[in-house]
Amino acid sequence: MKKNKIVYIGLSADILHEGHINIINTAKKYGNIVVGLLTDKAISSYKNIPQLSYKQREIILKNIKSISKVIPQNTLDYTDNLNLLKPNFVVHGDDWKTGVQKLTRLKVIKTLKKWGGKLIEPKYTKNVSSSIIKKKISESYPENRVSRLKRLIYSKDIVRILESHNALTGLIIETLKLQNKEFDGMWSSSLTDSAIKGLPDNSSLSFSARISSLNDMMDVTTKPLVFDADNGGQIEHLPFLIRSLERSGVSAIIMEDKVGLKKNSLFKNQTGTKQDKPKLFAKKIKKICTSRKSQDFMVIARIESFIVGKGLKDALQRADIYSKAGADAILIHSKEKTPSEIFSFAREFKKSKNYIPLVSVPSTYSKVYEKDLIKNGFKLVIYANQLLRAAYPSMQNTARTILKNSRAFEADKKIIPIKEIINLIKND
Ligand code: SPV
Ligand code: MG
Repeated sequence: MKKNKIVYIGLSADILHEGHINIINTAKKYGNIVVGLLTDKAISSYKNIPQLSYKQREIILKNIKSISKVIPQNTLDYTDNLNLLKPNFVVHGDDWKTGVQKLTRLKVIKTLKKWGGKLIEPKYTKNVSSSIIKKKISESYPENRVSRLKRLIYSKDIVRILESHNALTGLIIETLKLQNKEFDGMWSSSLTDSAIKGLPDNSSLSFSARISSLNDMMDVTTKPLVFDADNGGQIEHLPFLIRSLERSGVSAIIMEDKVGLKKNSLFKNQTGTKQDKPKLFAKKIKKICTSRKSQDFMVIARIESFIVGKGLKDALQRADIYSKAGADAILIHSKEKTPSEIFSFAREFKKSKNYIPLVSVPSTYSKVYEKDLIKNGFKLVIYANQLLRAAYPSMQNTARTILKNSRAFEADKKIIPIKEIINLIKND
C-alpha cells in the first residue's frame, strides 16, 4: 500500500460479493481506501432501492480491514466528494463505460484531472451482481416486496406507479427502462381489472377474483403492487382482505371514502354518489392498521370530496381525521382538467401537524409533469389506466382490419412478428 495516497471508491454495498472484494483488493494497492457509500437517495436515482439501510451498509464496510473511512455519497455524481477529498485515485469496475453511469464516469475523469488524479478500472467480475442476487431473494421472500414501497416513498422524489391488468403488463412495468427512469410498481385498478373481465367498475368483481388476477402478476415480477380496494367493503371483512393482500405480497391498499353502490369517480354524473362519514371511514382505517401484520404494509386513504362536489375545507378536515386514524398517505382525487384543486389542497395540508405524503392520479389532468407534482409535495403518482386504454383500440383496429380485408396480411404491418411474441417470454 502506498502511504499518504487516497483511493476513492463509490459503492452501494447492498450485497457484498466477490466483485466488490476484487475492487477493494485492487484499490488497497494504491493507498488508503475511502468509500463513498451511496445513500438510498443516490441509489434510487438510477436503480432499485437497496435492501439494507444506509446505516446497516455503513457498519459492514467500516468493519472491513482494508477500508480506512466511509463517507456518504449523496448523488450518483462523484464530483462533490472528489472535490472535497482530492483523492489520488478512483477505482471502479470497467462496466460503467457504457450504460447509465457513462456520464458519471466522464465527470470523474474530468474532475480527477484538476489535481492529476487517476481512474483505475479493473475488469468487471462477470456473472455476479447484486441485482442478480437480489432478484433471487425477492422471488423467494415476498415480504421484501411489501416493505419496498414505503422505503421508496421515503427515498425517492416521486414514486411512479403504472396500471397493470395481467402478467404481461406486469412484465412491461418490471423490465422497461429508459436511461435512468423506470416504473417503481404496479397499480391493480378496479376499473381496468373489471373491464378486462367485461364488468362495470361497480365492485361486481369480487375481491377474491381481483386477488387471483394480481397473483398472476406477482408470479412474474418483483416490484411493489398497490391495490385499489374501492371503499374496502364491510369493516368486518377488512381483516380477511388485508390478510390475503399481505400474503400475496401487496405493498399498499388504497381505500376511498364512499358508501353505497360504487360508481367510477371519473363519471361526469355523480348524483347518488355518497361519501362516507369521516368518523366511520376513520374506523375502517384503524381496522386495517390493527389487522395488518407488517407495519410496512401501507394504508392510503383516498378522499373523494372534490369528486362529489364538496370543497377544499371538507377535504382538509377529512385528511386530518384520516391521518390521525393511522393512514400512511392521502390520495386526493380529482376529475378536473388541471391539477389546481389538488395543488391548493396540498398547499393547505402541508401546514397541518398531521401532514402525511400525498398521492396523485393524473387521469383527467394528464398534462401535469412529475416535476410539478414533486414541487407540490406529491410522493406517489399513479398512472391508473393507460396500458389498457392503449391495448384496447389496438386490438379493436386489428380485428377490424382482418374483417375488412377477409385476410390477416394487412394487419401484419401493425402488429409484432410471431417470432417476437414467441421470444417475448424467456423459456430457459
Ligand atoms: C381505478 O383505476 O380503478 C381508480 C382510479 O380507482 S379512477 O378510475 O380515477 O377512479
Ligand atoms: Mg377504482
